[in-house]
Amino acid sequence: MRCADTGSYAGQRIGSNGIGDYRMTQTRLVEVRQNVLKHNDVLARELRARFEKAGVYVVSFVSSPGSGKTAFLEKTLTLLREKYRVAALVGDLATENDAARLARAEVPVKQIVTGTICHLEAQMIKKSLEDWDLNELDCLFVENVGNLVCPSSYDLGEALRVVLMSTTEGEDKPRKYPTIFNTADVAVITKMDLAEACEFDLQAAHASIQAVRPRMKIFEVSSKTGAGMDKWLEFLRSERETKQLVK
Ligand SMILES: Nc1nc2c(ncn2[C@@H]2O[C@H](COP(=O)(O)OP(=O)(O)OP(=O)(O)O)[C@@H](O)[C@H]2O)c(=O)[nH]1
Ligand SMILES: [Mg+2]
Repeated sequence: MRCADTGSYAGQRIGSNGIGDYRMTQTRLVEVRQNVLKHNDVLARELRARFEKAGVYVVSFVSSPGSGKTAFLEKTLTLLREKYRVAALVGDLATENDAARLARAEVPVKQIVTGTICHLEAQMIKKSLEDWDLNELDCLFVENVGNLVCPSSYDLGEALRVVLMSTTEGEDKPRKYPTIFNTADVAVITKMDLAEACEFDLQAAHASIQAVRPRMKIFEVSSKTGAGMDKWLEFLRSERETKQLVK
C-alpha cells in the first residue's frame, strides 16, 4: 500500500467524530487496499506473460535504502552486457541519480520517479516499457525503491526477486522484516569488503535469513572489489536457461 495514503489516514483519524467513523474508515481502507493489490496482480500477470513470450528474463532487487542495489546492479550490467542484451529500470521517490549511475554500464536505463509512493507497481513497469521493444532484450533488471516493507506486496511480473542486505546494516534484518525475505527468491549479502570493519557476523546473518526462509540461496558479494560476482552471474545464467528463456 502507498505510504502517502497512510499519512492522510492518520489525518482522518484526528478529525474523526468517534470510534464508529474510525472503524468505517478502516474497513474502507482495507477494501481500497485489496482492490489496488488485485489490480496490481492482474497487471503483473500480464507483464509476466509478455516477458515470457518475448524471452526476457526479469530480475528485481529489493532492499532497505543504501544497501548497495545500484552498485550491485551497475556491476552486474557491466559484466553481463558483453554476452547479453540487458537493460534496467530503477525506482526512487526523487532524483535521477541512480539512472545516471547505471547508465555508466552503457546499457538502456530508465528512472521511475515515484513521488510519494514507497514502492514500484506493475503499472509503472508497464508504462516505462511502452517505448522499449522487449524482443530486443535478454534480461531486464528492476531496482525497487529502497524500502523493506511496501515493495513486498507488489508483484512486478519478475521471474526472480532478489533481496539484498548489507554488512553495514546488522545481521537481524530478516527477522525484523520477514515478509520481504519471504516474498524474495534469493538473498544477497552486499558490502562484504566492509564485513570485518563492521564486525559483521556472517553466520548469524545466514541463520537470520534461514530462520524466516529455510534453504534460501544466499550470495555474498562486494560490488567494490567484485568478490562473489562470478557465482552470482553463473546462477543468473543457469536460472535463465532453466526458465527456458534462451532465444
Ligand atoms: N565499500 C562498499 N561500499 C558499497 C558497496 N556497495 C555499495 N556501496 C556504497 O554504499 C552506498 C549506497 O549504495 P547504493 O548502491 O547507492 O545503494 P542503494 O541500495 O542503491 O540505495 P538506494 O537506491 O538509495 O536505496 C554508496 O555510497 C555505495 O558506494 C560495496 O560493495 N562496498
Ligand atoms: Mg539505488
